[in-house]
Amino acid sequence: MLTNNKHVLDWVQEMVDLCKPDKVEWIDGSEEQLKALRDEAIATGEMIELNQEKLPGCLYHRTKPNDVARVEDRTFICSKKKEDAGPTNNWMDPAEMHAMLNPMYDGVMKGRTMYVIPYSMGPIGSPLAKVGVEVTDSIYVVLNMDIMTRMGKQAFENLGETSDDFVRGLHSKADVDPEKRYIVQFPEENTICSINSAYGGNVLLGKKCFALRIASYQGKNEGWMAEHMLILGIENPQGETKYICAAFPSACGKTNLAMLIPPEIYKNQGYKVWTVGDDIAWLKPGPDGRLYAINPENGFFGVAPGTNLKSNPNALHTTEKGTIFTNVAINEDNNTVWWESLDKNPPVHAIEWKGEHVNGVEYTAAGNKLAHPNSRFTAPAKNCPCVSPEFNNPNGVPISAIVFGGRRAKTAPLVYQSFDWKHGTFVGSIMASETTAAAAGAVGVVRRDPMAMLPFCGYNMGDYWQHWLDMGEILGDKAPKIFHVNWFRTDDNGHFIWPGFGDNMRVLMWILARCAGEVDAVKTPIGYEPKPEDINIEGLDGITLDTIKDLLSVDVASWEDDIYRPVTGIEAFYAKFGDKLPAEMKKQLFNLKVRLAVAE
Ligand code: GTP
Ligand code: SPV
Ligand code: MN
Repeated sequence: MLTNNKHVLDWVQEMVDLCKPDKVEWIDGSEEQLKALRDEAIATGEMIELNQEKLPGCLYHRTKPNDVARVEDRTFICSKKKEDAGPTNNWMDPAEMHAMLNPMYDGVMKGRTMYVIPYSMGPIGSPLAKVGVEVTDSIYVVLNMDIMTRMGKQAFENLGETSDDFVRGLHSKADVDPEKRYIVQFPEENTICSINSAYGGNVLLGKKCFALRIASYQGKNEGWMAEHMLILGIENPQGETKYICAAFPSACGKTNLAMLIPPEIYKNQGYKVWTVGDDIAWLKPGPDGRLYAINPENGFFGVAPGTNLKSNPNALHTTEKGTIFTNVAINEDNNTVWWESLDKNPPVHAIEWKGEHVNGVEYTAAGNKLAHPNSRFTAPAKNCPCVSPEFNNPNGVPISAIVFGGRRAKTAPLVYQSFDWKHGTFVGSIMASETTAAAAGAVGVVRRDPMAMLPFCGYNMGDYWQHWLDMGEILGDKAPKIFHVNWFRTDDNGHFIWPGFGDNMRVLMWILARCAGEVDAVKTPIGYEPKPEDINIEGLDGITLDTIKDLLSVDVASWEDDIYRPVTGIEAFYAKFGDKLPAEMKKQLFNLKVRLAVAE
């Protein structure tokens, strides 16, 4: 046992009594202990050791084909009152949920070991950090939590001997039965229960379950915010760094933006980009009244397909050691990994993600994918060539701009700025994006995804918007400026018009210039847009001023369709919230309608 904290000891004992493991192992985080666990997982086949010369310390893991993504339809927010979960969350009465889950956990770990994982979300000793304890029957979970969090006995130092302010997480892979899979948050009990899955987002309980669903609820009550945002710093040639947070839905480009390589024109001038976080930000006003952000995580659980030396070399280099790969393909010739668009040469001797030995060239030529579209790497942040020197700063970094964005083939322009914080909150609330492989279900369907938090907000989204408005009041004129971007507009042939990736910095530079009051803008019905010539296109092949004009065009009819369209339109979406919709949001929608009508 690593602590004398009675609340922890009592709760762990309760979990042991319920799950009845053969053995209980407390995870202190020592290298010795982790090595023994790695060896055991390799011996049982749970993990595969990759080529230790080319990929030192790297392991491979395959999940069941029915267990490859988050399961939003089986994810619940169990607050006492249904209206506190709101219309966008599945809800069940907490007592009923416990009554349903307890028999499923009863004896579930017979013949297994229960691992007790203490961890800190946020740098140890940070005033913004929070402690969690996850019990699990999965070594894969332990090894991933080691990369993704500050795991081990030092996490208990933060908690102390008497506090019961820790998030309790119970996970069992059970039989990995999709019909009995549940991912359940009890915000009022500081508790998470996950069963019958072994996939990242469902089982690394520090991540989406705690750092977003539980933490968003805590943030509302404690005056801070937990958001699905990357955090990056742009350092200018004078050595000053400005920080930006950006919220994009799952698999919509956060990791890529957070690690971007500046285009030549900026690199040559001496600009640098630093990664503070790629998925989650905890934000709180600092002593100077500005909004500060920490990344509660310690690693990256990133989408593998699409990552290559051109699109995201920093991510690729981050995965060269100490990384766990899940559901990618194996190159049997040298026991390394491969995924779609890593390069143009799928291995001839390949093991595809489900475990079949195939000829990778023929297999992919026939239209099959060797790696699952949601295959992922779990890589330590310290491996990242552009990890920010402020990564472990307990006070976080001051945020100049907040950026919202999604995948929109039409409608949303390349970039626009909100008129003010309230309008910015509205802009976040009306976000929409095409669904991706990060969650089970259809891909490519446009749905509303406010602040990229639809699957992650642990309470009523109407109250969440009110919390955003309240934070704006507290921050006043020190509030970050709020923007919206879209890298995914397509031409008539369905091709992306904007080159994206590193070139997204060109848009971020306009955003920072706006924050510094250095550049004018054009007022449109939806917000402020750049003058086309203010987006720097120097050195970009095939992009002209006309392309930028096209990317910035606001089609009134398609915006009106986005508002009035039945079911998926903004108005229909807002209607679901009834009295919980803040009056300010109603007013903002009305104002947008008027501005569009006048523009027609
Ligand atoms: P989660 O980890 O699921 O929260 O995702 P994320 O937002 O970090 O997404 P990520 O950066 O991993 O990007 C996912 C996919 O979007 C990858 O296939 C990328 O290749 C693609 N992508 C990222 N940035 C861009 C871009 O600027 N343009 C285009 N066209 N595609 C992009
Ligand atoms: C996402 O789906 O937004 C992710 C991956 O970042 S997971 O941890 O599975 O949620
Ligand atoms: Mn994410």
